[in-house]
Amino acid sequence: MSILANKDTRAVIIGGVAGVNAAKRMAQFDYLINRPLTVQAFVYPPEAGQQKEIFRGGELKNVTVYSSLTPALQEHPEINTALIYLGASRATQAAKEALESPNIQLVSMITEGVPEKDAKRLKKLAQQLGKMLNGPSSIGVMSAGECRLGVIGGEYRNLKLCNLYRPGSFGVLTKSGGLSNEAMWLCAQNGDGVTSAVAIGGDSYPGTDFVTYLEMFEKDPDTKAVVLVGEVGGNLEEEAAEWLAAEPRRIRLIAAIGGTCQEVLPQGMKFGHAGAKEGKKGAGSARSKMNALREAGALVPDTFGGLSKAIKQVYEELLASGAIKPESEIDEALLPELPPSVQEVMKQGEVIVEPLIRTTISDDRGEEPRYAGYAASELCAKGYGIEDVVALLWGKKLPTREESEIIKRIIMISADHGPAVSGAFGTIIGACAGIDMPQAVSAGMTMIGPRFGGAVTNAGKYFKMGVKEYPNDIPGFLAWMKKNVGPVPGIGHRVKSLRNPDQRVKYLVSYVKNETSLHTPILNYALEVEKITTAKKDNLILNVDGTMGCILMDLGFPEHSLNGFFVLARTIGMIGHWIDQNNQNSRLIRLYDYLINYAVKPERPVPDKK
Ligand code: Q5B
Repeated sequence: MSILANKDTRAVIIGGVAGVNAAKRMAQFDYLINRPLTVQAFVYPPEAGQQKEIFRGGELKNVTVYSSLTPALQEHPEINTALIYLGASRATQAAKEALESPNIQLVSMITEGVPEKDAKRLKKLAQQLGKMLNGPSSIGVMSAGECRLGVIGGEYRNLKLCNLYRPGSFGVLTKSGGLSNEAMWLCAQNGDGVTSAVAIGGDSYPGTDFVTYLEMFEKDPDTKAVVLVGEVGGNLEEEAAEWLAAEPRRIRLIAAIGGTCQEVLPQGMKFGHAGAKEGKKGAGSARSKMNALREAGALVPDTFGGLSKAIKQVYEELLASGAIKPESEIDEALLPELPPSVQEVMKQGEVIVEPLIRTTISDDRGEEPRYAGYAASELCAKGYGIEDVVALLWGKKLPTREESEIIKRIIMISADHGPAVSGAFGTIIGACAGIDMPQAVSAGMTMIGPRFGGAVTNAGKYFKMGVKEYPNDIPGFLAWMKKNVGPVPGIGHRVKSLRNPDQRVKYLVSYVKNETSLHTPILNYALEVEKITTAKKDNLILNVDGTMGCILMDLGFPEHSLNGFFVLARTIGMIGHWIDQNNQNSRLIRLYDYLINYAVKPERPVPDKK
């Protein structure tokens, strides 16, 4: 048997990340002893509706997060235990609510720093309602072979080493979580292991005291002895001594008290636990607690180190008296191993996993992202700019200063072209319809295509082809394009023409040709094409897409990256338009009738259906 938690225990965890981590550890224990999942639900309003993935061995279970306790308990009437994993500011209210829930019989709180007045109120409430409140500051409860509440017991291997997969004969009571693990280990090494272990928490006012748990152990026929690890401060150990002395007890009590070192340290010094702060030589000191327990009949070693011997002695006496039958040990090899994660098995070199994707540009596995091998912060520190990051991530090489200046100008010059163009207009319509920024900007983005902004890649591609296939035959190139492609990408503009030149194009061409040493065979070729097309029609100029495509191709960027420059640059403009419309609280756009030519049939009667 056990106290507090058993095979029927089903828990709700109230809290976020720490609670989920505890649930994962609890599920490991469930797997070890082959019991159903202990944690049935989480309550954590910020993540309500989510499902947390909990592995019970290799089996994946989805545990729902609820916004509050009421729906969690409605959907899981089997829940009888609540574990509080919230910060001190919200833990008291959560514990109160849990205690007041009819089905919940036990509340265990890991929360540290619960105000003493709150702890006292919770304790009173639990007593009034006849419920158990363990903690605050408790690592949890372990009932060997039955149930684990919280992370008590430590890692999976330790659960096996402490024989926690099956009950023994020793109860364990501690304040400290760490010492509860230590005490369970000592019981396994020097005795036959534990029935239940309870860490009551190191606060001045724990929800439940040692005596209450001693009473419970006394009533549990499987518990033959209790190992109590107390500490300086408070009077819970003295109360335990009084309880032991009050009448003959069935269980043996072994006690170790930490804090005798306080005798040689300055008075008033506080130890790790909130409750471990009183006494030097008098009441509350480790020495007086040891004496009281000894006088009451407990076996009290002089130091913690003597605990092994004391446990062994009591175990052998219980064996000799026939109170305990020797445990037939389970072959540890028969206990289940936790299935290793893919990462672990890969580390051992025992499995080959075909990668799902391959990347050649960036790596975030170190302390910070590296772009083509260069740490982002180092690029900043050495004066590189966004244009260099673009070149690294799109072209995988660091541009020269001269090349960076060209890229920078390309992005600057194509960032926006007013509200009338398809992309900006799309975003503006979205913004006016109240659409959020990412969606409104992507409405504008969808306009980027063969006619608007998305001709950069094909301009670079076909002008490069022209250089190669028709170096001295532009009419031949144009004829081939007409036959095989259609309008030459990068040529033509709705409003710009020879008479109304596109200054962006003029500037870029002039900058690249006159202020840099870039070799520009593709741009030169496109300018020759422009001479022919504008002779036919004066708006068939080399447009901004075409100019960008040629220069970027001359810079050596991968062909399929080129449209990315327009997408990147114009995103800046589209975001600007979205912000602008929102700043103005713009109204929903509806086209005026006079902007639409209704080339429809006149109104007429609907014929009868045949
Ligand atoms: N014709 C851009 O056309 C536009 C011809 C051609 C041979 C050509 C057209 C085109 C290629 C795609 C391209 C990028 C659709 C443009 C940009 C960014 C922007 C936008 C902004 C910004 C304009 C009339 C006559 C027809 C056609 C012939 C036209 N283009 N012939 N090669 N490339 N270009 N797009 O004015 O004999 O009458 O039947 O598709 O490079 O998007 O500011 O607005 O920053 O936002 O509507 O600059 O040129 O003329 O299509 O009615 O054609 O010209 O065959 O001949 P239009 P269309 P015909 S830059």
